[in-house]
Amino acid sequence: MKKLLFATVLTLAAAAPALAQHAGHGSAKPAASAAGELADGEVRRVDKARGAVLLKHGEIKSVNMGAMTMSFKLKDPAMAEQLKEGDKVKFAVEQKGDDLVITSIRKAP
Ligand SMILES: [Cu+2]
Repeated sequence: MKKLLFATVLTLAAAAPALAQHAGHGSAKPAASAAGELADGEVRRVDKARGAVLLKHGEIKSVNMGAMTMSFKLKDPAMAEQLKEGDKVKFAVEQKGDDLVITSIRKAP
């Protein structure tokens, strides 16, 4: 009888860390919304005069768009100054009327 009790205590002790880990997992924060996600792109042309940029981009979930090459207006034309052809970028897009406007863009690491 004594031997059996000892075995039970050992089993519980071994299980305790796993239980604690599981509880911590449940409190994890939900993933960021699609609207806050940055899309991947590559600069094909920079039009400083128009404040626009031609990008070859991946899927953009926030505006429901698949991968393609297209022109975007820049929210601030000065954003064009930091970009050049061939740059790999991460960017966020917003629908403004008929236009898709890049609200933020930075070089991908
Ligand atoms: Cu597109």
